[in-house]
Amino acid sequence: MNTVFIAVGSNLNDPISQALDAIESLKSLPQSQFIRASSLYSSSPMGPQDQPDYINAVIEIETSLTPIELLNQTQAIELGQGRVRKEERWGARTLDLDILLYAQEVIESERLTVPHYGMKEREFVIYPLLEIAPNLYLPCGTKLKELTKAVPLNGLHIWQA
Ligand code: A4P
Ligand code: MG
Repeated sequence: MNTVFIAVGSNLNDPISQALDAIESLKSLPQSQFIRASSLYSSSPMGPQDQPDYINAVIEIETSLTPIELLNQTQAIELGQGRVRKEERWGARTLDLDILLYAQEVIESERLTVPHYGMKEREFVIYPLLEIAPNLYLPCGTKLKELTKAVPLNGLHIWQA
């Protein structure tokens, strides 16, 4: 089994429900065991500013799915929740599932870059990940906690009803 962290993001069509539904779907992935989910966080949009705030979270699973099998599963969940892929980079979306880390593997293929290319700079990834994996090291040898020094919260906060 491989330890995997997946980022959940949504800013359209009731993002709280989108995130909770996605987490429920991730709990029933085949060949996998759900370990834990972070709190839900509210974050300011990265990219175009004329879009709603995001709800973000990070979940941890153990899986024997290969990275591509896992990507197929997460993309099916995205599509099942009405995700329409648009041309605009970093635009609004009902659900985005990014594979952050797959064990300590480094993957550079046409469909998959792991660790996820943006994770080191994104407060809405680093802080939720730190909540559930406070002692994590990245494959490059960097301690996750060290990254917070260069990444301000930028308004990120735990979402409360
Ligand atoms: N792909 C490659 N590596 C991965 C990976 N590690 N995990 C490929 C998942 N997919 C990966 O993804 C495009 C292609 O990336 C996939 O077909 C897959 O083969 P996508 O989800 O269709 O595209 P995207 O998510 O719109 O593009 P991109 O550039 O990945 O967007 P980002 O970087 O995920 O940014 N602001 C806040 N506050 N919170 C957010 O969550 N998210 C975005 C999206 C923008 N602003 C945000 C947030
Ligand atoms: Mg994505």
